[in-house]
Parts: sequence; structure tokens; C-alpha cells
Amino acid sequence: MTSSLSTDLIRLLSDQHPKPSNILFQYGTAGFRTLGSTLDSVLFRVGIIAALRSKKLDGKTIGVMVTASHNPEEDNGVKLVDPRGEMLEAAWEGHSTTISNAPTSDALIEALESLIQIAKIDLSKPANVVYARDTRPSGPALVSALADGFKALNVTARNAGVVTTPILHYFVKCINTKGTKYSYGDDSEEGYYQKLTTSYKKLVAGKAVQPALVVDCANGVGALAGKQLSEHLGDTLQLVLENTSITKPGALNNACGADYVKVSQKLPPSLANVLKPGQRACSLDGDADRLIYFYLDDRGVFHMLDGDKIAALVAAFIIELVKVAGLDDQIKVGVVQTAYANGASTKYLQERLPVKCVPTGVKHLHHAAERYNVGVYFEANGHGTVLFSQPTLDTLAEYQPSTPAQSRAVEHLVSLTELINQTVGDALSDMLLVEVVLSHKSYSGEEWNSLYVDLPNRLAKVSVPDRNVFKTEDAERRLVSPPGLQARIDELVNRYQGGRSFVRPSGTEDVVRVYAEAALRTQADELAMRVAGLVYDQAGGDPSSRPKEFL
Ligand code: NG1
Ligand code: ZN
Repeated sequence: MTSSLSTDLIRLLSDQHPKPSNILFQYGTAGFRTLGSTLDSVLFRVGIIAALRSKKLDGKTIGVMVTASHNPEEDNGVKLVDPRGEMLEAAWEGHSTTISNAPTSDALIEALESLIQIAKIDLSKPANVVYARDTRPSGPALVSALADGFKALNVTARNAGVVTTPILHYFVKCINTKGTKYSYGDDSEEGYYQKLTTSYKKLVAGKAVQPALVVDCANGVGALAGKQLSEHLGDTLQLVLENTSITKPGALNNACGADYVKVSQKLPPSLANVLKPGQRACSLDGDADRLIYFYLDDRGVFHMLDGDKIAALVAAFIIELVKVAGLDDQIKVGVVQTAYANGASTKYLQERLPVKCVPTGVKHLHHAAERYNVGVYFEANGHGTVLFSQPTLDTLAEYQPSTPAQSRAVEHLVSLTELINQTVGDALSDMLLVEVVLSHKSYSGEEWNSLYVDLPNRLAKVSVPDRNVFKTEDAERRLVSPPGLQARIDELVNRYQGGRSFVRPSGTEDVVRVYAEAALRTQADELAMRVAGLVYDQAGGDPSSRPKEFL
């Protein structure tokens, strides 16, 4: 192992992956994400950054996932996964942004040398990386640019192929805990499906088999994973996999998938002749880390069960098990949400357990959830999971139940810790979790939906010249910049019954997002459009091209 960079090799390879001069890259809430055709240099550089991150952490395995999740097919992206299977440490987001923007190969080498100094990286340490991609057409070329980055730093890299984002996170945690007392599982796809389905089967043993579940795979990698999961489930749960065209150009996330359902609040048209009234269905997103449920009622009216409804369902179930187990003094359950959580869900949950609101972005939710014994975190868009703290896992392992009912409840809690992905939101794991609860409670979609009634809401996007002028506080619920805009939003909100609205710059797209809710559907829509109009004008949008719907 050398203790300095092989600058000649880096320069040679970097010259094959030049940075486009007109683009400024940014490592945002979910890594780099933009048009796939512009990302070649970023992928090469991320290969090097992953190597340095691994060296910094004494050769622990770092994950790299190539995906743009729910975004359109022509987009792509890349994010790094830290050794415990979690999102990259915040300081390295900044390092990654700096390195991705070095204009030339020489500037790149200079930026790398500066990071090595600042972060005190010992280059003689080994570098280990595991990487994967989703089904996007731009994936293979981007992965080969990534591999050139690995070559530049002599990385031991394992290609995990085409898998879901949460499976990649699972691999990272398995590899880094192998052979320790915290061993998380077998680092193979088979190991993942076995872990999920074995715990699922334990949890539903003795319960009536649920009617078939329709799964919208968003024409993405979830189609591959769904098929494997279905085979492992056997007849314990029948999955009807829809939108599985992973090679059809333009199909990914197009009029289907979790984001389509959540944002449009509609049934994917492709399911119109598939879904029967009363039947349960769910949509995954393009990399299968988001999950939204829905059903049609007897009159054929569409009802959506989003991340907030999943959080409410799951939190209540876990609290009940903890109580039956006789552990309610020792194990406290809490929920973490973002400002996008429906106001009705927040009210419902706050009446029952501690609830915390944090800024958008998985890392914020994950870290806040870690502070509870059992932390349930879900974004309204369907991304989320449940974290069990190590002391809670120890409590469950050591507990001596005094009755058969207590013993069964503890076994169920232990099985839940195996079923639920502890690294990141996982649509397939979450789907089995929901199915477990529905089966235990004998709930139909309609009964689950009646836990509380969602306030009508609308999410809108506004394109502005510079979204970075929008700055927020109070977990993104209020704007501090541009000055004066928040007061004008407040003034509008006050005119609507049950009104709430907030504005923040997106961390994954070049837009500003506007959210609004109100007591009535028409009012929520109107409030969202009026706030969007204010944002457009304040941000210096051209009056002649002001979107019609903002008028
Ligand atoms: P941005 O683009 O920062 O709003 C979106 C989602 C986040 C999160 C990330 C990562 C909304 C409103 N925002 O972030 O919750 O999922 O993408 O994919 O859903
Ligand atoms: Zn996703």
C-alpha cells in the first residue's frame, strides 16, 4: 500500500471523465441527482471519494448506490452509504460537493489532497466498497465511470448488480458486522429475502392468509425484487406484481409508482382494470424505498394510505405489543415526522405518543428516531422505517416473560426487529410490516384508513432562478429569506379555515416546493396556488411566463 496518491493514474483516468464546464453539482439530501447524461465525471469522482471514506474509517466497507429513485427515467444519481448502512456523514456531503466541482484533473488532485489533509486520511489503509444500481438505462455507463474511480485508488470493490436501494444498505451493514455479536445478516440477496420472509412467516403464523395484494412496481427494480420476495413468501402472501416493464423505454415512474400516487392522489391508470373494490394495493418507487398503499371503495372512489398512515398503524401496533409483553415501563415508542406530515396525522399521533418534527431528509429523521427506544419515522411520501435501539434489543433478548401472552408478544417484537430494515426505509420490508399489522388487527384498507381523516392537501413545485435564496427555520416550517415573504404567506394562510402552508427549496430538484393544507379540498388547492404565486413573484420570476395556475 502506498501512502500517497497515484497522481499520474488519477490524471490519466480523470481526463477520460472530464467535468462539464457549465454545471455546478451538489451533494443534496439524497446524494448527487440530476440528468443521467451529465453525471459521468461525478461518478468517477464518487469512486475516489468512497475509497477515501473507507480509508478514513480503517477500511470499513462503504456503499455506493446509483439511482434517482422516484425521479424521471432520464435522471440518475449517486449516493454514498456509511458503514452502519446509514446515510453519509454530513461533513462529507460538503467534501463531495467540492470535489465534484473541481474544474480540471489537476484541480481534482489538489482538492483530493486537501481533503486527505483536512480529514487526516491515512492512504496506506485499505479501501473497500460495495456498489449497485437500479434499472435506469444510464446506469451501466455510470457504473463503469464509478469503477474507473475505484481503479484510480486501488479499491477492493464488489459489484452487487441491480438491486433496490435498501438491499444495498442492508449489504453494507451485513458486511461491516460480519462475525461480530451485532451480525446483521448474510450479505447476499438470498440472505435478505430469507431474513424478511422468515420473520414475516413467524409473525403471521396461525392468522388467516390475507387476500392477494396488488403491488405497483413503478416499472423499476422493485419488479425484480418483488418477484424474488414473492417466491420466498410462497402461499403465506400472494403478491400480484404490476408495472414490471423494466426494459420498456420511458416506463420507469411514468404514471405509476409511489410518487405518482402520492403527488397526484390518484390511482395509476395502469391499475384501473386490475384493482377490484376493497382490494389492497401499494406502489413502490423506482428504487423501492418508498411505499404508498391505496384502495377503491365500494363506489370505486380512490383512497390513499400514505407514510403518515403507515406510521400511525405501525406505532399503535408496537405500543400494544410492548404493553402486552409487560415492557411499557422500559420501552418507550416515539414518532418522527417532517413538516410534510398531514396535520391530522400529527394531531392523532400527538394525542397518543411523543412526536418530533425534523427537517426533510432521511438523515434527520433517522438520527431523531435513534433517540427513542423504538423510533418510528416516516415521511408522508412513504419513506420510513422503525428503529430499535441496542438497549431495547438487549431488553427483549434478556426479558423473562411470566405468561404465555407476554411470551408471544416478546417473540413478535423480536420478529419485528428482524423484519424491519434497520438501515433505511425499505418498501418491501415496510409492505410486509403493514401486512402483519393488518392481519393481526383483521383490518381492511377502509378500517385502517379510518384511524383519522386526512386534511385535504396539495404539494406544488415552483421553478425559480435561484432556489438557494430560500432559507428556512423551525424544521423548515418558516422562511427567513427572502425577507418579508413569510409574513405574506402567514397573511394568506390566516384566510383559510384549518390552513397551513410552508415553502422550502428542494434538496433533490432545482425547484422550490410549496405545501398547503386546509379544511376543504378546493381551499387547499387554492392556498397552494396562491402561495406558489407569491413565491414566483418574490423570486424574480418573469411575469410574462408566470404559470397560469398561479393566477
Ligand atoms: P426534496 O427534493 O428535498 O423535497 C425529496 C422528498 C424527501 C426525500 C428526498 C429524497 C418530499 C416533499 N421531499 O426531497 O422527503 O424523500 O426527496 O429522495 O417528498
Ligand atoms: Zn426512492
